[in-house]
Amino acid sequence: MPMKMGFRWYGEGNDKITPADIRQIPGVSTIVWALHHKLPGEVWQPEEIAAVRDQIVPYGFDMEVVESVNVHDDIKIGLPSRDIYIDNYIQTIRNLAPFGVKVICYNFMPVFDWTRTDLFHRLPDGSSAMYYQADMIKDDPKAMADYLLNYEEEHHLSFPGWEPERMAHLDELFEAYKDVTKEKLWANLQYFLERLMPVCHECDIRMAIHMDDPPWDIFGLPRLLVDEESISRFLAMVDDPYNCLTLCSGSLNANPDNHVADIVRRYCSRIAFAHIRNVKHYPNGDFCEVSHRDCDGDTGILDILRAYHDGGFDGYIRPDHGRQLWNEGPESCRPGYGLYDRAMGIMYMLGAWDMMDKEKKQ
Ligand code: DNO
Repeated sequence: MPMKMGFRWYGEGNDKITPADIRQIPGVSTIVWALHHKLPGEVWQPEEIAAVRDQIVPYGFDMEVVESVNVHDDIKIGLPSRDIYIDNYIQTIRNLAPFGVKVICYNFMPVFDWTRTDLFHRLPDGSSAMYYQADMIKDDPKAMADYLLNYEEEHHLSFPGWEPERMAHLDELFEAYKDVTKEKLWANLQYFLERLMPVCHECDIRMAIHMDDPPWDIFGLPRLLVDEESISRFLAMVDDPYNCLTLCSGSLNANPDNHVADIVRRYCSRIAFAHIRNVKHYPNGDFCEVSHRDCDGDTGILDILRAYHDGGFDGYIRPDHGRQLWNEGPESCRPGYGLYDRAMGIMYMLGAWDMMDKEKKQ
């Protein structure tokens, strides 16, 4: 089975891009979707899932990948109430299975999901992209949260992992995590996954953890999935074919010491979902997201694609963040999720992939 190309879509009324637009990009078979109005811990109901199916399937797409079913903080913190939220998670898995879902992408980052300091950083060619300014992420999580929350308020949207409802309690959240050491977080992740695995087998749904972004501790909060060693620990900790990775090239390579192609070669069979994103590093520790073209960044996109191809990768792949182009901005797209650069990223990836297929046949 060949790899399947996906495109992330935030749903009707929540994304200016439409399935009709996405259908015009060659090679996309899978809409990567989620119920973005659900808070972590809530059960996704069959009728809500059916409503999204009715937006996706008429355009010829499948809905095999969900990104994300977010994990409640009580599970990450390891509170007694975690069992209720794990039961809810399990019910969501059971509710997703009849709709043909095969992969659930999620993350286990305390408090914050991905973190950037500028969502529309102007690039010399006139486009814009997401930027991480290292010296702005030091000891004041509030300033950064305010920046993102103001953005959400101004543009009437909510970023997954940055739900205003959760961010309103930032002090309490930090307090609740204060005793959660890295080892405790590992143990809580193991507990969560061990409860899920039997249901994943039953439902034939793979859990695919997203890498931490950026791949280092921020604001004193521990982060787990940061490099090859931690990936290896994670896979061995719950050594089950349904315990998989969302291997995000850009998240990992935000640390230039992470050689993503090598990691792909080593763990290809446990990668359920590949996020392809290219990153450019600056000597002061800043980084910027750039086009998918190999030479525009430092991530090694072509080596990564070759590693997947050599590994016989038959999972799902999607262009991750792209730049905002041709007047795309806060009014027309979510940061990192414009139409054009991701569409070009797909064509770049498929070009390389088709060429490798052709070489292999000769
Ligand atoms: C960034 C995304 C992540 C990802 C979550 C998965 O744009 O790749 O936000 O969806 O970390 O839970």
